[in-house]
Amino acid sequence: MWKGLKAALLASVLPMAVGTAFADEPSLGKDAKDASAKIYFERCAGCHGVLRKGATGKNLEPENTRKLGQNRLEKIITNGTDGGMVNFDDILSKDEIKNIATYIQMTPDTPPEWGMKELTASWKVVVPPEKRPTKQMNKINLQNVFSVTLRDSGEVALIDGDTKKIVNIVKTGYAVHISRLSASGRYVYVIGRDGKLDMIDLWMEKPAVVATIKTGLDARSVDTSKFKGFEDKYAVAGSYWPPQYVIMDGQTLEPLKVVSTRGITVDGQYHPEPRVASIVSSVIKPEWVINIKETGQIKLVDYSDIKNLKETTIESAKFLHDGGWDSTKRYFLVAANASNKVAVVDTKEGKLAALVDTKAKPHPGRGANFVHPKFGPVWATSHLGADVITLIGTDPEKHPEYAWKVVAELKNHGSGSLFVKTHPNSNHLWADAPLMPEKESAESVTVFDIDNLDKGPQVINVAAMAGLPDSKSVKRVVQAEYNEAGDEVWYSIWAGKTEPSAIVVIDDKTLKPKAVIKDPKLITPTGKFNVHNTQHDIY
Ligand code: DHE
Repeated sequence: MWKGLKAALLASVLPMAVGTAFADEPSLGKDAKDASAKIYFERCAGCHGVLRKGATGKNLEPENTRKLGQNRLEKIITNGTDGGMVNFDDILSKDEIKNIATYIQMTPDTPPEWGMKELTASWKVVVPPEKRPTKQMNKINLQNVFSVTLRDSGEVALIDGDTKKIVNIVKTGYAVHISRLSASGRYVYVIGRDGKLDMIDLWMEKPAVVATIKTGLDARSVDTSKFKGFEDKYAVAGSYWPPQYVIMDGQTLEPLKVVSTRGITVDGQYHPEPRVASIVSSVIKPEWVINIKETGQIKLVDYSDIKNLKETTIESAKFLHDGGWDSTKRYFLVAANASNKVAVVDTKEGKLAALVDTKAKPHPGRGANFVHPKFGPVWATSHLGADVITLIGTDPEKHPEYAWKVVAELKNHGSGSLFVKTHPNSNHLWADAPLMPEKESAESVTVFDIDNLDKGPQVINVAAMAGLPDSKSVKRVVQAEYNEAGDEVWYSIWAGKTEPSAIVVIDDKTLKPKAVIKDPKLITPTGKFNVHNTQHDIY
């Protein structure tokens, strides 16, 4: 039976093993059930979990959903909730909503595992290392290339940051999520939500995929080994399903080790689906920081001897999501967004430095580091559940009175924010709010002058700068990324799959548009990863 299921998996749909149904269980015909399972995986599992145990989203196990009942569930899915769930009436048809409401009252099925056998079978070296160029074969300024997620086409666009021209559009995994760089800056690693990891060689005349593997069935994160002596040696990808991380050869993606993250939550309960959220790579130790969402445990994984792998497990809070380094790259700050906390890990000591209480649902991306005129070095996060940008002091040596405390809350133009960004060469702090239900806010960003924070921010409608045709649908403005020099800010205008999208490049000094990148191939651009900034964790 698994053989057939796995074949279907490769077609990017998470198949389900047949669960045990209750006698009075709501039911769907096979086609409707399969279609609903696909929608659930693509649209719902990210927040609610494959087993529907809940994380950022509510627990959707039958004992809870059946209490709400078919009509109420249909209404919630149609209109969304104040708790941050978006409305699906413009994404799904009435019939799809009806079926999904029934589907989530049915007993969740357990998807199959994905071990070394499946990993190896899915692994392909497209261009072996010995056949790759020995020097850069193109004339592109590689340090200023942007790898841009084209979410709904399952591709990344590699864009030359100097000329603003598309260098190549590379086919990647389903609903591709993030890109990360090898320590040398030569290879881009791109992870899809279907767990497909693609490795792109920027030295080729036309940068293209040189190795690929399916690291799991549902994934969000990837990073590489960055410690001295281990540059470009390993890659690591974290899965939502199966809950595990996979260590691979950094040159070929050959799978070397799979480590399960199933285990006990910080409050002592077994959890069958503790998903791997963010992963960052240390430059002060041969170590990855791997954040396990449902357990609230942060793993420091020492990769110096992967046969005898050492993991330090640090208790923090549920449910861990995204985070980034402080400016010294000793401390890592991660949002435990459903607990309204930011956990701070001292990676030098291998200990939790603090759990900082914040406003609702912090969502930093990787956050933003700058020197505050009064509080010294701070790290910033915006929030999904509050219209503030929280600043946390990060300098226990010279500013101990502010370290790991919320020192200020700046006003954002809305809640529903996903990402903040700054750059060491800039005096601006940028924040988006793409998940605001209201069009004007979702299409605008807030910009602070870091040296004059009291002056209050400017709110800029970035979507309007793109000059796209008017439409009723929201053109969400999402995720600032700087160019290498730190004098331009790139924002994605994330429109619908069938509508034109764009990238707006803003002059960081004047805050005026400098260029608008438009191309029919730029389908739903979201995350942008500048090679230099991603390679060196500059944010
Ligand atoms: Fe993301 C980072 C998970 C939806 C764009 N997102 C992350 C990370 C995680 C995560 C765990 C941290 C990765 C790391 O640093 O190693 N994202 C999830 C989800 O579970 C969620 C909520 C729902 C889902 O089903 O996937 C989700 N994410 C989205 C989107 O809808 C976004 C806005 C658009 C898109 O492209 O899918 C989106 N997520 C991003 C981006 C980053 C990210 C751009 C990287 C930010 C950075 O600066 O590093």
